[in-house]
Amino acid sequence: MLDLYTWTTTNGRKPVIFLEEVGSLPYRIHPVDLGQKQHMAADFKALNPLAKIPALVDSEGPGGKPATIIESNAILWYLAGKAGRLGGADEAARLTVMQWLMFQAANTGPTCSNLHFLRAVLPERPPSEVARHAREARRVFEALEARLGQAPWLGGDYSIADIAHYPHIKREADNNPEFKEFPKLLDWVARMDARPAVQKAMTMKMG
Ligand SMILES: N[C@@H](CCC(=O)N[C@@H](CS)C(=O)NCC(=O)O)C(=O)O
Repeated sequence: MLDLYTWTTTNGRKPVIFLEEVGSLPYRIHPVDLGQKQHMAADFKALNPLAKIPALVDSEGPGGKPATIIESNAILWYLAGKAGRLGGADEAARLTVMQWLMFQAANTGPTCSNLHFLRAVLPERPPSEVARHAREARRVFEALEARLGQAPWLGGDYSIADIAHYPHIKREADNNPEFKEFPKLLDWVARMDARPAVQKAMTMKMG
């Protein structure tokens, strides 16, 4: 059994999208209400010492032993291996998927999160900081736009690289006026929006 400790946030929804896409791995959600600071509780920190969701516990991990996995993209990678789905069909494809998974963890996720925080959460919204992070986000969008000129999906075929990107990119598509300048990325968002598993995971109530 897979026990997913998560919440209704960008990173929190990623493993849920995957699990709904494959439909073959039974899982339970354990809501970790960030508003209630449940991620700071000792029992959650025992799963992730950084106190961030999501975390996954697999009662039948490698070697049949229980395993705890942290970091949303590592969770996606683990689950793709376990299901034998959406991680790339051969070595070359897996390498491509891994690059875009890393790209998300290193660039798309932090950049879009910083911009969102400055734009929507921080009350003072310092203009020079918002502009700096908007510039960085634009670089990410330009790179993704270029990638989508080479292949229909970030990993070549639809994969965990797309799932990893979707929640942060969707929030930008909905809130960032510059996003309309990236037609291939807009089309990718529309194709992701249309997937039933994505719709289910993105609206799933937790807690
Ligand atoms: N790199 C981590 C980031 C996880 C992350 O930032 N989680 C957020 C929610 S999306 C969180 O737990 N925030 C609570 C906090 O930072 O205190 C991952 O991809 O799993």
